[in-house]
Amino acid sequence: MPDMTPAPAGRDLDALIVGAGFAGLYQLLCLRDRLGLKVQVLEAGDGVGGTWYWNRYPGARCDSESHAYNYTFSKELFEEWEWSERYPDHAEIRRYLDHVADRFDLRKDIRFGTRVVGARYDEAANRWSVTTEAGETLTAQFLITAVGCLSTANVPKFPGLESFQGQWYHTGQWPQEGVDFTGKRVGLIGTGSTGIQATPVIAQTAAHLTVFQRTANYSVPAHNAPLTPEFKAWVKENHAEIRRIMHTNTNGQAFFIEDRSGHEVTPEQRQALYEAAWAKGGLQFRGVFRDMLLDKSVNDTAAEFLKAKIRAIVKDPATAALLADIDHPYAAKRPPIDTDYFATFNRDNVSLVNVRAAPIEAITPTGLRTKDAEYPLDIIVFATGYDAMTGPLLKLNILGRGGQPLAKAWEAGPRNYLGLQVAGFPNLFTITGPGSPSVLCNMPVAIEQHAEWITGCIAHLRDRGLARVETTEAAMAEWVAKVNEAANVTLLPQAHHSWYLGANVPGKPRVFMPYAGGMARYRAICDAVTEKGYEGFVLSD
Ligand code: N01
Repeated sequence: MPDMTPAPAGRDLDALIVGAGFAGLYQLLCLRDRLGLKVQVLEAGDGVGGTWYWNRYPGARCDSESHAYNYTFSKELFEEWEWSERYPDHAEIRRYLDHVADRFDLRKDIRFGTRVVGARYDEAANRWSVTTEAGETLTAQFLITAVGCLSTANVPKFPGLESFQGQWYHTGQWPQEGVDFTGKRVGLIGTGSTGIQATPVIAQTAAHLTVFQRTANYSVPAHNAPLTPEFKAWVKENHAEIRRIMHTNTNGQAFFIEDRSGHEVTPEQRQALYEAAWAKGGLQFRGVFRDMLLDKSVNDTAAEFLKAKIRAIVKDPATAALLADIDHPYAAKRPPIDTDYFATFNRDNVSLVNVRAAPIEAITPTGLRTKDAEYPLDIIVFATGYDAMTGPLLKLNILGRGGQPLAKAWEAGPRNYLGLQVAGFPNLFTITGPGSPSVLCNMPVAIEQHAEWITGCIAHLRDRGLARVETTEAAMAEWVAKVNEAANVTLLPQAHHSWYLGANVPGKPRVFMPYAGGMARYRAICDAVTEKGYEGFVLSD
């Protein structure tokens, strides 16, 4: 009689994956179905979706176009799924990921409602021990973080928040049942992509919406719309071509940056190109010139075009001036796209407050106080972003060789090799970690590449009877220099308050975190590393 007693969870696992969003789901599929490993995914939420599980704020919608916001590894999956709109909203993205989880039978290897609070590498056993909030410990040879880059909410530590008698919410931890703004005085803090998406929707039902702006921001209309049957059919027929474009360009989107310099055209031609890009809408605006993010004089022309649009849309000159008073190059911070953001300030029930001139001093029991004035509020919405990229990893309390905390290794900012591995942390892989293109790329493309590279690396070890892979200090030093070099040839570091630099979180080391050399180049670098027998890694038994 075979022993039918199920093994205690995690006893004989090959790999543990933290997170069941785009990254965790695909990594599970790769390791379990292609390599035949025993894999367990641990997910804090009660469903799949990762960042999209938590981001349900009004207006939450992807800025990548839907036909690019897919997995592309399976032609069948790509062809059978039909998006309804040009940009998918949060609920539709969850439906897509639910479909993926069901189609590939992934749920049976995912434990939901399981938050990881610690991970320790045991050198003698060459295994990772992972502790959950419930106090359980699971072990595995490989630990793979699939925790996303924007999953640790940044709620500014304003004095008095605990005394507030109304309700407050961070957009990245939105209640599943939604929030009813009807008849309420709402304050929204933050004018990044999230605040810009949420403002027009909240304004539709709130009695009054006050937007607290610290840094004015550019935005280009999304021009969202239902997809036509013709477009849906075109997408289904063009899986290979869409995938080819997404795999060969810099940003993983389904369009190319035009191979044209801003200096090649006359001012009239430039205006016409910008008008056409504005009319088309979306992230493609930054693709008008190849040197838009490299040459400040070219960027200035885009910046001026966009500021003029704000002044033309917003009727009150003082509000228009404040919204257009933007202090950084266009797209040096992640460029938002919107549906009626600037026009919303023409509504009688919406006002804008400059909290750079008069900073927020405290939350009071009845609202919010700036240096200048008191604002009575029923609801405060924090659209204040994330402790990006490093936050979700450090929250896991990872201890490497000799009990060294990752937090200590990254005291002065993240240091790793290819964004994938840290010396002193063998067999730990960080999907879309700092130092990889991640947030500068359409995320599903960056995720697929990482999950496949990790799978190839583990297969390589297994095929050779090896058990351990670890990068070196020297490889990390070289890679960190490359990440800095790549950022410094662009205008990206010129946005001094950008979360790309960690500048939005007080006390966080200022280091440009993502790899800005482009996804195609990064893919080629990773492929070359593989071809050279995992150059920069030590493989051992
Ligand atoms: O966060 P942000 P986000 N007092 O950090 C302000 C992705 N995303 O959630 O710029 C006053 O960009 C802060 O001001 P400042 C996308 O990658 C994707 O909007 O630091 N204000 C800023 O205005 C995006 O970039 C999509 O001066 C304070 C805002 O809060 C990323 O998520 C949709 C403050 C934060 O902006 C993050 O966007 C939405 C304070 N103490 C987002 N602290 C899709 O594609 C912060 N702020 C779906």
